[in-house]
Amino acid sequence: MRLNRIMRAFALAIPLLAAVSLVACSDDDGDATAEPTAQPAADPTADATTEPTAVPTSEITVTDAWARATPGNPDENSAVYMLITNDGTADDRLIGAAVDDGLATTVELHETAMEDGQMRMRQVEGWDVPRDGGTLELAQRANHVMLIGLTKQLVEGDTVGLTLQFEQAGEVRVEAPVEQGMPMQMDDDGGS
Ligand SMILES: [Cu+2]
Repeated sequence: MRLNRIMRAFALAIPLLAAVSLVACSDDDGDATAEPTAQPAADPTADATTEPTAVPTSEITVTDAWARATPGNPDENSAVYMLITNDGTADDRLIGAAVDDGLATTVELHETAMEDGQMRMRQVEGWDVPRDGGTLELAQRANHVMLIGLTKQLVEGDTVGLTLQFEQAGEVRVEAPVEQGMPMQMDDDGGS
């Protein structure tokens, strides 16, 4: 009878506790207080699994990269455009770029802005790429990677190999296929 009553009292407890009480009841009826000792066991294991909190890192992905084709005159300029996404847990910043094989004499980060009613390009030190899915879009008539003084013509079918420099992620490789851009003067030599 007593065993039944106690078992009913533990009916809502977890199976482990039920097993403990069963053993306790077989020789003594005062062991209901044994119950709490089993409870804290669950918490330390839960802490152990979540404890290795990762150091915040940047996680850069580059999509839709392309470089603008050029007509073929010597010492031309071009630009590279892309979408940069940071899926990491740390804010990052694009601070530089370089092209492979001496394709351009100078590579700069440029912004485009209206100045005295004209679109002008201006060199900048970099752009932020915020964490948690933040993006940086490089596009025509806007921010772009400027290639100054090309050593060869860029034609459709070519690929421009590029190394971006990020404050957190370090170097990130980009292969940008050459495509026809909007016909416009502003983007290649408007401000140079
Ligand atoms: Cu430019």
